[in-house]
Amino acid sequence: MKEYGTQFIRNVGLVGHGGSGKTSLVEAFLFDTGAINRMGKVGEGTTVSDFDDEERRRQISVSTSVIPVEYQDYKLNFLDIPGFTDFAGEVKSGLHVVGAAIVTVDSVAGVEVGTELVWQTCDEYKLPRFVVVNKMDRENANFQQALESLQEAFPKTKFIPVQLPLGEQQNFKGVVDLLSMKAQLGKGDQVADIPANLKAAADTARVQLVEAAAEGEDALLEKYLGGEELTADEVVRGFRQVLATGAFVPVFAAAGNANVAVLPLLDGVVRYFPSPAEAQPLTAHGKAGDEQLKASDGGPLCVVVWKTTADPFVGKVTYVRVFSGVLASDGRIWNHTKGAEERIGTVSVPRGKEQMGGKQLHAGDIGTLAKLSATGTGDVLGDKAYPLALDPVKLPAALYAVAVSPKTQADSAKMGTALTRICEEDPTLHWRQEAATQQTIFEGMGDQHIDVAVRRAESKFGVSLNVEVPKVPYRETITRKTDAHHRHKKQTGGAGQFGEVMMRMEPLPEADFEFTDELTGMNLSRNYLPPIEKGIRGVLEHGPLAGCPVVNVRVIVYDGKMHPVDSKPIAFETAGREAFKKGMQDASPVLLEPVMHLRVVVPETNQGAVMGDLNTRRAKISGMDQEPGGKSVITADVPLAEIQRYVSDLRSITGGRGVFSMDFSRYEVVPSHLAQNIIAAYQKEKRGGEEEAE
Ligand SMILES: Nc1nc2c(ncn2[C@@H]2O[C@H](COP(=O)(O)OP(=O)(O)OP(=O)(O)O)[C@@H](O)[C@H]2O)c(=O)[nH]1
Ligand SMILES: [Mg+2]
Repeated sequence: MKEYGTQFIRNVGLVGHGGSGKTSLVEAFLFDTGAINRMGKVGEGTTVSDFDDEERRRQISVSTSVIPVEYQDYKLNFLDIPGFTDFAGEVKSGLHVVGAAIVTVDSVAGVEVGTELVWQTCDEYKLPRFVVVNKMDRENANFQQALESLQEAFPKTKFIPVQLPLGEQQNFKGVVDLLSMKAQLGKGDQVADIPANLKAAADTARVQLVEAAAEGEDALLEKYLGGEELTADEVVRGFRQVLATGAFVPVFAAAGNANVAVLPLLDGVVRYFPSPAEAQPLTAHGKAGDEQLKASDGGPLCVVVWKTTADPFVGKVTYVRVFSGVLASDGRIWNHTKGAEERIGTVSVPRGKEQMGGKQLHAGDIGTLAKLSATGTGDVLGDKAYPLALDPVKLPAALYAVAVSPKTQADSAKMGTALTRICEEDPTLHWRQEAATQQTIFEGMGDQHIDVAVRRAESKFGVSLNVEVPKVPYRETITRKTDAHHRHKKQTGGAGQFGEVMMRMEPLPEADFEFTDELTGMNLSRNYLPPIEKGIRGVLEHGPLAGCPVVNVRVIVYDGKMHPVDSKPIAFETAGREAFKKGMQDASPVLLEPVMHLRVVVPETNQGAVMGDLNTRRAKISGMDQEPGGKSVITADVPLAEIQRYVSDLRSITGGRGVFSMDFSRYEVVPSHLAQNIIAAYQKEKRGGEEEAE
């Protein structure tokens, strides 16, 4: 691929509700610019962008791909970002490295949940953007209605059509371009006069466009108010200005899959979106404080890693955006984040799964590096003598956890490595060992997200995993003081055993466990205290109620008895253990469960339903506030056992409009009727296990 200078580059994120046609649209871009000679289909798994096995199988995008489109003298780097909410992390990391976004909206559905979610991220990053009312060829397609839904959903933004559709549904033939006041038919390359029946509507719509453009520059506004016509160049100039502020958003109409009105979108990108040099500068932390880095070849080298893929066959691929300076092939680069030097081979330009080798990347460009060893996502690479650091991209916290276990012995050996590699690839995935339940917990954004990752473990790393709902990490404790006593005596035949322990047990809220003594006199030698403690610690991991860790207990040994011959450490270990077990039973033991602090944001209209649902989950509601934009914020403390599948449940209650976050708050006593069930289930399982063992 040809080398492109900064002013000929545009970095554009394609975002929108799942299935609004982003991947198909990029496919049309490639086809119409001659990069491919056959248009692939998502449904057939043949698109350039959805090349991953999981994408082809599911027919949805699951990770961001980079699709550079060469158009006229420009290279338009499109990032095709998944729309399904489980992959929200991709939206955050992808939009972070672009200068503008195209938001696709389905012509039948109008604004959907996913549209609102990506809009928020575009706002957060202050990205200039367009909307494409896509799939205009669908039955029931309605441009006007989609436009109204936008205006209603985002009232602070002014939506300005820059085109009018020529026909709708099966009659969608092209668009009327309000800048040139010409019709553009087919994929957009056949120019004709505006049909008579659309002339009046086009005139009216053009006035709105020109007025918006005039607001971009004082001189233009004066000219316009003075009654003079603005030239096409002036309209573009003014419109670029108002777009940059995000106050105005142009609206296009297209049908990617049907390849209608596709090229005008590329014209729009070139015309209205900023080059990396014109986009907002990046704030980096340098030696002497914060610096604003403009995309310029002459600036300090600043290369940011925004994505990493690991594949046993291809190896590690590091996706970078050059924020400043020039990234040349074959040399060394300093990883500021890791404090390590990396060798770089050929700098490549990716297109879907393909890597096209090149010589160098200019400031602003996006490309890949192969086989870096220390470098991971989020790292900043550059010149050792010119240290730079960036604030990390804020990724959403995990919302859905499963317990995974290896299917076979062979899988067991490879499981940890595979999970680690998969989590490196996608920083919204995490795994850990839960000591209390002895399970391997694997967390992500939702069930699809986890499912994709589990299949990857199998296809890429050859590790097959079982997946189940994680056990709740319950704990056991006592609620009152008690006295416990046990005599262990085995004196029939052979060498005997004798040990007797007297101790007190009491609740200890401030710590997990404490072992002390109040021994006086000579009844029990202090030498036997360590074995007694050892015996007790042996049962702490699996308490007597439900086999959960025992916490918040203090043990005070105050007396005991010894036998001159038969007393030995092992005897006191047993005595200590048995006394502790008896004491646990006597001291009114209870189960404790983790309680999570939950924050749910939902549209006001769903508030009642969400509260009602929370009330069935033993939630203690602690707050209810209204947020601007018609949102309710509910905060509550809810036992973990009740919200292990809350992602899916909240989605179905709110039609996907509700979002939540949760973090661990504290342990609380499980209500006794529920505790009985948990204990009974454990005892039954234990008995089953014992019978099997017999
Ligand atoms: N009628 C019609 N169908 C389309 C059009 N574009 C895409 N589709 C269909 O809509 C479905 C989703 O298209 P994709 O291109 O995968 O949509 P996407 O936005 O990339 O989806 P995600 O990546 O999963 O968010 C596929 O079945 C496409 O064939 C279009 O212009 N017209
Ligand atoms: Mg897609």
